[in-house]
Amino acid sequence: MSRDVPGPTVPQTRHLGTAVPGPRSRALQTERDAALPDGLGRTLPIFVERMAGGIIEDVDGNRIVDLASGIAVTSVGAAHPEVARRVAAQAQRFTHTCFLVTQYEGYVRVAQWLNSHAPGDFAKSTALFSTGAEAVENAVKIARAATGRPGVVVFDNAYHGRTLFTLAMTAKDKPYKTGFGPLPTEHVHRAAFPDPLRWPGSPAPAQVADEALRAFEDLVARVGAEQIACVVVEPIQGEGGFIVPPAGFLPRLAETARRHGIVVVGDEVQAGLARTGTLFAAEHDGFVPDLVCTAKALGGGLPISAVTGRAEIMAAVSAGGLGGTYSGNPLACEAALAVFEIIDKEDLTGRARAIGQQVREALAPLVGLGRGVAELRGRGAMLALELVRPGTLEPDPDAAAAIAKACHQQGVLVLVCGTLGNVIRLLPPLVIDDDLLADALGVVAGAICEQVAAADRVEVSA
Ligand code: PLZ
Repeated sequence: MSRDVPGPTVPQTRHLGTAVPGPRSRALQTERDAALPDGLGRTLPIFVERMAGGIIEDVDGNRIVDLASGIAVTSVGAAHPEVARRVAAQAQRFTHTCFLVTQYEGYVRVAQWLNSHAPGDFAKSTALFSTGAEAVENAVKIARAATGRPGVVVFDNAYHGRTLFTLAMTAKDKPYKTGFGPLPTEHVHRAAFPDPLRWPGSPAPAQVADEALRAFEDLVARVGAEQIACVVVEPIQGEGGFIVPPAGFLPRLAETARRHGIVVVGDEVQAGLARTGTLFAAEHDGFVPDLVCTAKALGGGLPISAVTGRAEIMAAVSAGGLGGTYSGNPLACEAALAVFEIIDKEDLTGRARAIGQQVREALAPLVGLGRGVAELRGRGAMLALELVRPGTLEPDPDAAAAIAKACHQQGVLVLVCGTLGNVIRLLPPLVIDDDLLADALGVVAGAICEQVAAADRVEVSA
C-alpha cells in the first residue's frame, strides 16, 4: 500500500507476553469495577496503552489484532498521523466556540464535503452533531418538521441508539431497554426487515424483497400515510447482525415511501464512509435516501455525526431549531477533514473491498449449515458469520461467545452482534496490513474449527 505519511508507530504483529487480560489490566479492572457502574459493558477487559494500524497494544505490552475499530469508528486507524496533526493544530488555535455562538470554517468544509459526496443528485445541506443517536433523533425531528406528521417506521433488528427515542426505535430489548421504560413508542411502527436467511418459507431473495415491500405497504395503509413522517433504515443492519437486504429492496422502499410523502432516512452510522467498499453503503444498490445519518468513521475517533439531506427538507426546521453545545466541535471537524483526505489518498474504499475479498477467501470454506456456520455475509470490510446449531437454523449465541472468547485469548479482538447474539462480526481498520489480517483470520478460522469439533464431540457423547 503506498502511503506518503509515516507508517504506524506500533509493530504490526500480534504478540502475547501475558495471558489476556494481563496483570496490569487486571489491577486496573479491579479499580474500574469499584469506580464504575456494572451497566457499562465491555467486550475485552484489557486497558489500552496505544494503538496504530491494525494493532492495539495493552498496558501489559500485549499486541492484539484489532478486528473491531472501536465499532467501525477508526477506519483510518486509531492514530493516523494526519488526524493527530490536524487535531493538535486545531487544539492550539481553539478547542471550542459552540458553533451556534461563533462560527468556524472547518464546520462548513465538513458540510460541503458531505453535501457533495452523499447519494443523490440534488441540492443538499448538512447539520452536525456529536453522536450517532443524536444524528438519528435529529433526522426524525427534521422529517417531522418537514411533513407535520408524527410517525416513524423502523425495522426488525434495527439499532439506532440508546437515547430514549432511538431506544424506542431500536428492536432489541435486552439489555438495551431493560428497566428504562416507558419508552416513547407511541408513534414508532416496526416493519419486517427482509432477512434472506430467516424470511418465513425461505423463498428466493427477490421474493423476500417483494413480500417485505408488501408488508411495508400494509403497515403504511394500517397506520395511514398521513400519520407517517419518515422511514428509517440501515442499508446494512449493524448491531442487528450485518444483514444485507436483497437487491432492489432499498430503492423500491424509497420509491414506495416517497409515493406516500414519507421521508426516507438512511442510517449509515455504522456502514457509512468507505467501510463497505463504497463511500456510502446505499450506493451498492442505487438507494437514494432523502436524509442520511453518518457518525462513527466520520471523525476518525473524535465524536462527530451528521444529518445530510435534501436542502428543502433540511430547511423545514425554523431558525434556532437545531443545535447542541458541542455539535460539530472544531477538533472533531478537523479530524473529519483529515478522514476525507485519507479515504481518498489511501483509497480506503478500494482497501475495504480488498479486505472483504481476503476475509471471504479465508473464511468462506468454513461456511456450512452442518458445521453450524449458516452464512458469511456483508459487504467490503463489514463482514460477519452467523452461528447456528449444526444442521438447523436455530441461533447459537453460545457458539458465537465461545469463538469470540477463543479469539480474544489468542490476541484477536472480534465483536459479537445480532439480535440473538449469534453473529461474529469483523470490522478491521481499513489500513490493516494484509499479513496481519491473514494472521488474525487464521486465529478466527481456528477458533471456528475448534468450536465445530467441540460440537461434534458433544454430539458423539450424547
Ligand atoms: N445507528 C446503525 O450502529 C451505534 C452501539 C454501541 P452512537 N452502534 C454501536 C453501544 O452498544 O452503545 C449506532 C449504529 C447505528 C445509530 C447508532 C448510535 O450511535 O454514536 O452510539 O449514539
